[in-house]
Amino acid sequence: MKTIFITGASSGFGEAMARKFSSGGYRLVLLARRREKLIDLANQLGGENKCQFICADVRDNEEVENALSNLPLTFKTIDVLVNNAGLALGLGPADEASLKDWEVMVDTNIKGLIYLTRTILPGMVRRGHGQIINIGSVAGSWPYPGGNVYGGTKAFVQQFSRNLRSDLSGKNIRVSLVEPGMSETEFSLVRFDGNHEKAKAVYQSMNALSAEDVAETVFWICSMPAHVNVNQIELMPVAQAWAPFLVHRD
Ligand code: NDP
Ligand code: 8X3
Repeated sequence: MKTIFITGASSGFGEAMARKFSSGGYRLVLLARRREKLIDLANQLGGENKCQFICADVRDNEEVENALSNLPLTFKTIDVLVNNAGLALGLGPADEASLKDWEVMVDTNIKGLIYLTRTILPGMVRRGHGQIINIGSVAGSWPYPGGNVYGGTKAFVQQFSRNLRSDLSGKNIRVSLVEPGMSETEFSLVRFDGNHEKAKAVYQSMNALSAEDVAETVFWICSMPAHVNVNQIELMPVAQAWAPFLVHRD
């Protein structure tokens, strides 16, 4: 039985992946900060023999390392790491945005992701087998007003994923980058600081991606034969596309 480690498993993509991989016969390690959500999900997915959870903040490397070393032996051999935990805070222009929000995005989306990778990757290399899937975003390739630091963090995830592939050449570790567009999860609720109306308006009168769409994609990547590396997938709802260049005229 393979073990998958999913960060950001208490809602959205992470929760949907936990359900998908559980029904696909994987052993799970789920990480997030909200304990009650993790307890509930772990109970639904078969309890401690099938699903362990870690209540931790990806920004705290020591906390994550300690929790990992306390996992039962059978859960320590991680076959797949999904670096999914992340967030956007605010949608304001760069000259008005909160520096604190920017720091939280950098610390979570970039530093949290590299901490988890640096902690789990050496074991994969030692075992000569493993797979890392990083959740980027269309915002990492395509600029939009207010995307500023959030898009910057996802551009980091894109290039880090490619560079990981280069470093891991010959080591039998697969690395994939999944870059979704608009998806209806708690993402916008977090971005707009708990404002339900603003969050709901983002997905109004359009058919956004669901968390399950993204979970299906990640599961498919893992189901490909062992010699196949899916480098990068960008997916959007049909209702979303690119805008023309912005031209300001006086
Ligand atoms: P959600 O807000 O539903 O889920 C985010 C998850 O990340 C939660 O489980 C949250 O758990 C966890 N998380 C956030 N901060 C931390 C932290 N410091 N430590 C540990 N866990 C943390 O959003 P999505 O499922 O949509 O987002 C998942 C990923 O997908 C993110 O990286 C996001 O940037 C990306 N993405 C989202 C898109 C969208 O439109 N929804 C599109 C493209 C990419 P908790 O609060 O319990 O810690
Ligand atoms: C989330 C997708 O388009 O809101 O990464 O930035 S978007």
